[in-house]
Amino acid sequence: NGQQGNQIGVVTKTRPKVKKPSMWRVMLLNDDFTPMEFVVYVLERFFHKGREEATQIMLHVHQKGVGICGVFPYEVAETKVMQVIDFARQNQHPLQCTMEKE
Ligand code: TYC
Repeated sequence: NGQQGNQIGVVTKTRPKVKKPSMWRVMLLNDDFTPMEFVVYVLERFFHKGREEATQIMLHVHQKGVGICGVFPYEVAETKVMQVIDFARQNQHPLQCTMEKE
């Protein structure tokens, strides 16, 4: 600037605000009927846990009533919740899965 009005050129630059996606905890809920082995399998299949960690998480849920399977962006979390509930229903287990904002 400064060609026309001899103004002082002030260089500004806006930087696009990039928002981090908020993350969501996916939780399993305890019940009295779903077999422990089924819950361990769910954690292996849908949350990519090894047998050892899957067993720890399952026992935590069994004892405390609720436990975290993983933390994901909204749409991933939503898909996991649906997949777990569908898979449990297909196998006639009442296992419940929910999500909450981190
Ligand atoms: N409480 C169940 C039982 O004794 C096991 C279980 C664990 C069920 C975790 C659900 O999310 C769950 N068979």
